[in-house]
Amino acid sequence: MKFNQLEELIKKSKKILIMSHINPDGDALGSTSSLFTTIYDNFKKKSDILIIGHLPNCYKFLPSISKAEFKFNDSMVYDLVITLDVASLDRLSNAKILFDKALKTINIDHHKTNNGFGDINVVSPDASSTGEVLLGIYNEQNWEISLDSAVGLYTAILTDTGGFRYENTSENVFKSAAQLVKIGINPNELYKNCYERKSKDFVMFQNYCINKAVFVNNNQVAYSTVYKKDIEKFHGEEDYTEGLVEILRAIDTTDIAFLAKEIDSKTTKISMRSKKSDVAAICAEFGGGGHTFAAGCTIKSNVEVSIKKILKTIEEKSNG
Ligand SMILES: [Mn+2]
Repeated sequence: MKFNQLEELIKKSKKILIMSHINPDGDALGSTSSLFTTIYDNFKKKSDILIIGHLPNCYKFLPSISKAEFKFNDSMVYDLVITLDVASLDRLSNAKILFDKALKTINIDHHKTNNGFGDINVVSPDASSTGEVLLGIYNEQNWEISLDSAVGLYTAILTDTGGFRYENTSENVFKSAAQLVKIGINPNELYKNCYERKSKDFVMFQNYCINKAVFVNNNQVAYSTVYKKDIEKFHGEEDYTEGLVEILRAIDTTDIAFLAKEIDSKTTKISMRSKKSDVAAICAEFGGGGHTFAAGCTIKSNVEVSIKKILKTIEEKSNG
């Protein structure tokens, strides 16, 4: 049983690092917060947490997250590195070196494009979130789940299901949520933490991006652009684009929605969502990946050229 191996590895490792993908979302941070707490509660080991990129304000309420260690140096070697919600190793950015140097690695995730890069891999593409995968492990191993741990898991599941609305909202999602409510989490309080703490700048920035949206293919494809200067104009952070592409997908005529975000003059990050089309397949054409209805990729071109390439690939996929 692979979870026994996982428990053995945690027990025998002295220095443990938990990390998630760059610019973490609610699943990444909720899962990190929860696993940190659960390892401490059950094995009395204090892991290190590495947050790569920007920590959104709204997730600072998560237990142990705001106290996490933000810096690392290349000489650090861990007995065990655990990655959470990391679909591929490039998502670790320059912190990948810590993964490469670790004596052992565990990869816990729910992206179908995850290729199993760890020594131990727990990858469940049917799970809504990495938080749901973690709860399955805790239950299987009979680990104690504290209220702090449950807060992280609920946040992970809540945000990755878009508030229990996306197609990944399965029976097991509600079973998991019910278990966490029983432990004592407050759904309304966590909802408010995640969704009702937006700054005025954030809302106005999103409004600005929606205003310049472009619609093609009889409004079946909707997209918008985010340039660095746009984010600067609204004093924004990396997380300012979160939820934007879902607003475009919510339009009744939209099948595919995407956001083209300028990283620099030669690099564009694409976030793509759909109602029917397999956007993981479209993003895979550019070396990216994700889920069927939610995926992303990075293109080595400016925003305008990247949009042309994406629209061409969408066209080819829909004809083929
Ligand atoms: Mn996730």
